[in-house]
Amino acid sequence: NSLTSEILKQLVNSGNEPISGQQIADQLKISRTAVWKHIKQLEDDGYEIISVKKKGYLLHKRMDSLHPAMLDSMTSTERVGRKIHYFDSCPTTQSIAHEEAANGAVDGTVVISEEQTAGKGRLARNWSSTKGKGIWMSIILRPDIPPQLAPQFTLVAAVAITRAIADETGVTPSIKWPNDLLINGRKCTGILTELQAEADRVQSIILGIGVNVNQTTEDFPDELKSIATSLKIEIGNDVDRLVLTAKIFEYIEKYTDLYIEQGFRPLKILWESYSDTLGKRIRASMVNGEIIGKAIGITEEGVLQIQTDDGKIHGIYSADIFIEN
Ligand code: BTX
Repeated sequence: NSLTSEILKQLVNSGNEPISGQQIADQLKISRTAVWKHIKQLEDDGYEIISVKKKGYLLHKRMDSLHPAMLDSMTSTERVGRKIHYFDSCPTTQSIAHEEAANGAVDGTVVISEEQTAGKGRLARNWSSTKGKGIWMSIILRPDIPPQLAPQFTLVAAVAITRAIADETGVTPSIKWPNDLLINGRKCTGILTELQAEADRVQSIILGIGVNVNQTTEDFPDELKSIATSLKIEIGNDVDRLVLTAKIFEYIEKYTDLYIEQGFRPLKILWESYSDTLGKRIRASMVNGEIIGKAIGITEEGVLQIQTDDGKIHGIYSADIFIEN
């Protein structure tokens, strides 16, 4: 409950200094016995807490979870991740975020879950979300923009997550338009951008982000084994999900700020530098057919441009992209 996470927060913030039971009790206006019960609860949850004689409690080892109290202590953002709704398991963080957004959640609110039982991709596809192995979250953003510019946020998010992964692992994914991050040709991250909007104004963007972090090949269902990868599979060791999540918050905030100040242009340049789609001959498969040609660029709106063999240029708003040889 919230007192337990308040105590966890205090333990985290006091770092290597033990914090006395009396101090915690005074601050939270509860008895020392109550403090002790919450400490027991944290230990049952998997946190290792040392009792230092005459000094108090010390957080020795944190659990591998994305607990908001832990995330809070690692994040220096102003908006993104300041308010977090955390679940051990849920069907999909997207629907919870939609509800929160409709109920007035503030800009930067995050819904995060250790596991999704019905994680979703685009076009009603599934998103495999193994418990405790990835980052499954939805970020609510409230930029003051017209709805037709919202797809740009998929590209802004793609750049932000690419930078965060590169910082944390030393491996830079490449971006496959519009919403996949690939390492060695396999998908390590998917982004799903959804909207609540009026005719001329966005009310909220629900940015769904799924990052495969510590799965092994066995964690993926058979049909994904050849197309999906995780950061752990690629770099050979576990990656700290807390640190990576905090980094993603920071970069999403930084790049949405940049977007608001300077527009899409600087982000388009970054996006292009990470793209593995541009310059290649591709097949774009859409709901109503397909187009084969060379991917020559993205527009200021984030629309992919394909030039077919007859020289015509086509704007693609949404499609699955396959590289042709
Ligand atoms: P997408 O439609 O581009 O990709 C979905 C496809 O990717 C699936 O059909 C499958 O082939 C493959 N796939 C499924 N799971 C995985 C996985 N874990 N790793 C790699 N490939 C996979 C991409 O849609 C958008 C995904 C967004 C996921 C986030 S998680 C938090 C939020 N909540 C939620 O339900 N969705 C978003």
